[in-house]
Amino acid sequence: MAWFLNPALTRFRNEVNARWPRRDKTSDGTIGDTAHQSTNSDHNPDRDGSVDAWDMDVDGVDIAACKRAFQAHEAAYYWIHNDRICFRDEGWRPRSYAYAGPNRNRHDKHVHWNSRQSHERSTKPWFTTEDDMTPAEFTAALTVALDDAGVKARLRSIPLTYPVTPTQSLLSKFVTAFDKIDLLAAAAAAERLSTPATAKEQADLLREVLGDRAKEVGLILAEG
Ligand SMILES: [Ca+2]
Ligand SMILES: [Ca+2]
Ligand SMILES: [Zn+2]
Repeated sequence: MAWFLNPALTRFRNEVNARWPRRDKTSDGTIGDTAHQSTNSDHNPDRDGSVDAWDMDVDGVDIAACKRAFQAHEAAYYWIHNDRICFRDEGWRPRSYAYAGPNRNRHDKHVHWNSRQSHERSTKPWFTTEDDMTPAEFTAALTVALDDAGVKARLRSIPLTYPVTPTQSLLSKFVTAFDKIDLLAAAAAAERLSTPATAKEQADLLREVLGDRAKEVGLILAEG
C-alpha cells in the first residue's frame, strides 16, 4: 500500500526543515525497513497507509527547541532520544529507555518523534513566536521599529500603495512579510495604526492583529 508520513508530522518536519535548512538528514527516517515491518514498530504504516513516527537526525538543529515545540503540540505523543523516552501521558517527564538486546538502538543519532492517532491530521503550527522571541521581546522590537516615522508611514499606506518600492531594507522586509503573511491583517493593522497611539500601543495592536503570524514578523525584525 502507498504510505505517507501523517499530516501533523509532515508539517513538523517541514517546519524543522524551514528553520534549519542545512541540517543533516543522514539519520532521518519515516517508514520502517522490511526487517522492521515484521515487528510492532510505529514506523510501520497504519491500515490507511499513514506512518505516525518520524526520526530526525540530531545534527544541525536545536534539539531543545524542537522538544519544546513538540511537547507543546496537540498531536505529540512521545519522543525517544539518548536512551530516554518521554510521554505526554506522563506529563513529559523523561525516563530511561535503555535496554540491552540485539539491535540496541540508543537513539543517539536521531530523535524519534511519535504522534497520536487522534490528532494526526492536526494542521496547527508546531513552532510559535515564543520559540524565537518572548512576547515582551517581540513587542519591544516592534516598538523600536514603530518609533521610526518611515516605518509607521509605510505601514499605514500598505493597503493603498501595494505593491511598493521600499527604500529601506527593514521596511522592505517588513512589507514583504506582510505580503507573504496576510494582506488583510496588514490592512487591519494599518487602519488601526492610523489612530494616534504610542509606539508601545501600536506594537501591542500589531501583535494582536498578527496572531500566530507574529512569529514571522518577529524573525524579520530580529534579523534587522
Ligand atoms: Ca496513523
Ligand atoms: Ca547525523
Ligand atoms: Zn524511530
